[in-house]
Amino acid sequence: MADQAHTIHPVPEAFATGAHVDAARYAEMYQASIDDPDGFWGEQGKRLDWIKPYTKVQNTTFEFGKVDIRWYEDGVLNVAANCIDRHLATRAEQTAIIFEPDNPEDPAQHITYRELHEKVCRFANVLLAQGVMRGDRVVIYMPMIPEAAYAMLACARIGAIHSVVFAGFSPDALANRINDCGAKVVITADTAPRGGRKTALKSNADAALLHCSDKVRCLVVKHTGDQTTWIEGRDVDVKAQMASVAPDCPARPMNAEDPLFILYTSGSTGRPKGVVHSSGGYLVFAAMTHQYTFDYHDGDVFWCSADVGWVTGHSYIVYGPLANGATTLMFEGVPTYPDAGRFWAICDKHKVNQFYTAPTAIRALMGQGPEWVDKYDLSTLKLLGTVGEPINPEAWVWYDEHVGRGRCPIVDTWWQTETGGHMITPLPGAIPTKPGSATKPFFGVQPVILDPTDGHELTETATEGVLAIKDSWPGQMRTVWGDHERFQKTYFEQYKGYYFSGDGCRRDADGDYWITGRVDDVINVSGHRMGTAEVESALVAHAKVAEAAVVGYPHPVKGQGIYAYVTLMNGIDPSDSLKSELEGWVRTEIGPIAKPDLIQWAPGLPKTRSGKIMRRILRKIAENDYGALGDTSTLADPSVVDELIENRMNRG
Ligand code: 6R9
Repeated sequence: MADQAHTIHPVPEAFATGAHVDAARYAEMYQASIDDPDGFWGEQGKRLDWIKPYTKVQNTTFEFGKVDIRWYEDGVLNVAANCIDRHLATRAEQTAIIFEPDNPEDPAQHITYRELHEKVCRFANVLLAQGVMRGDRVVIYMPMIPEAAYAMLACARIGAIHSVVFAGFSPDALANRINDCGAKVVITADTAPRGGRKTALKSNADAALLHCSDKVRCLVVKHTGDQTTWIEGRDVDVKAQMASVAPDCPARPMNAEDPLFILYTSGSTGRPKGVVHSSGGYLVFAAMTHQYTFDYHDGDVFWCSADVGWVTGHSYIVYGPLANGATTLMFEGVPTYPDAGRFWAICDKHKVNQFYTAPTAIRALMGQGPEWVDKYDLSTLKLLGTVGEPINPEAWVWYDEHVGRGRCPIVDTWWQTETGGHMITPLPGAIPTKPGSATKPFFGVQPVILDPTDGHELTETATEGVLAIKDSWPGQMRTVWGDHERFQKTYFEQYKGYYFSGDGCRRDADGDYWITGRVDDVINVSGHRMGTAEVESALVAHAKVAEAAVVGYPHPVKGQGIYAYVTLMNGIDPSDSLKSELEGWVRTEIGPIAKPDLIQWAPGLPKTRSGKIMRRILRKIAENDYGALGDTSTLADPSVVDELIENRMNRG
């Protein structure tokens, strides 16, 4: 497989000719973005409509203790007006959103920019009627339906800050987020069909709201029409209200630095943190990366298969595409329903031009055999993209051959919730690709590789270490909601003067970057970030569990699986039924994505004398790699390791 990774795929000539950016232009623009960031980003900021133009461009410092990130700080704009209103003069009748429902028998919807404008204005008026004001927080807990985008844009229109919570999260996880950001309103739907099954979103919201202030209102989109409980005075029927409010709502002038949204993401310690993104810088960066990375041209149909509950859905289903006046596709369902050809059936049906998905989906579909993709007409596809985790060369090559039919450049985009948009990615008309490499930095991004032991910058071209970024870019997160201290500590303390990504990275002799995965206690399950600490604290919250340690291990489809070592309370006997009970427990505490793939009973955990769990050893055991356990002499009781290995081997 190593040779696959070493194969260089040149830029297809025809592609380079028509692309926004070819190799020469990339080199020239990249250099300009580093030599004169104010000039470069000052120019790029003009891709938006400003109510009051900015006079300052960059004002940022990464100095620990004083970290402060501002872009376009005296500019005034409205994000929703940039994503909708300004397109009305030229493309009112163009489709803004294509909605493909879970059930392929149900009709797709095509929502034009004119219709989007009216829906968003009405939705905004419903929020205003509920007393939502500028700066208030609104939690959105929704299926992948157009109303989720209306809700986000309605918040942006009136200056409320949205926080989308992935619909797969449990009531407890939802309640924690509502409380952390002090939301005034939660927007949800009755039920959410996915893969032919339904999630009871409204009843999850009901359960969450039991743990929240009784002032929080619940706005319900009646999507399926399924029966739900209804609390008079608290619950609001969004569609009914939308029909009765005015069809127009002025877009509120907002400062470039006013928060647009909060998105919770897992870290290595503590509870998920609320990543805060700005209005101006974020939108410039989302729009620009959408245009250049995907080489988006007017009239193209763009499909990002992520969920709006993740940052990928924010930047590349909603904000980036709509800021560019694009046609963006929203899919309610899953890749394997009603069969493993669904993605390709949708590409064929809606004549998709750019398709963006996660390696885990590619691996899962690859496992179903090529016949599911080969039978569809995919001739409209021009470009493919991946995001979320390193892509293994086998999956890359399969994607290239069976989906791209050898014609489409593949952009492997490395970025994070924190970065707002693409950071390291090939530009398809400019940069040759290698299976598994995210290749080169986007404009204005200065990646550096640091020595993890002393933090010094490794300047040789071919090198390996941890990935950090040297200077700010407009899409960078501004703070952790309510905890600027935590923001500084998480990203700027360990390696002074840099933004630390938490990822390991190798740079090859051509200067191409290869992300090697997280170097902290974050695991990446199917492209979703999960803090080991979160799963551990859910496990130890169970009455029968004394201690738990969670690590990632290689999983053929998910990339990484969740491996939990569990020590039971005295007198509790291990059993298969207790395993299922614990799995179910974690599902309810956090959500299905956090359910351990493997639980191993551990009579004891390997700890240092100061009581720190040695995860390095647990990782090796989970990987079935007993030869290289490293130094175990600092363990308080080295014999627990032998016991764990024995148990692991016995289960095969
Ligand atoms: C956008 C998104 C971020 C983490 C990141 C890294 C991993 C994302 C990747 C990738 C290798 C890529 N990651 N894209 N690793 N190659 N192309 O996924 O945001 O959910 O915050 O995850 O995902 O480990 O640090 P987020």
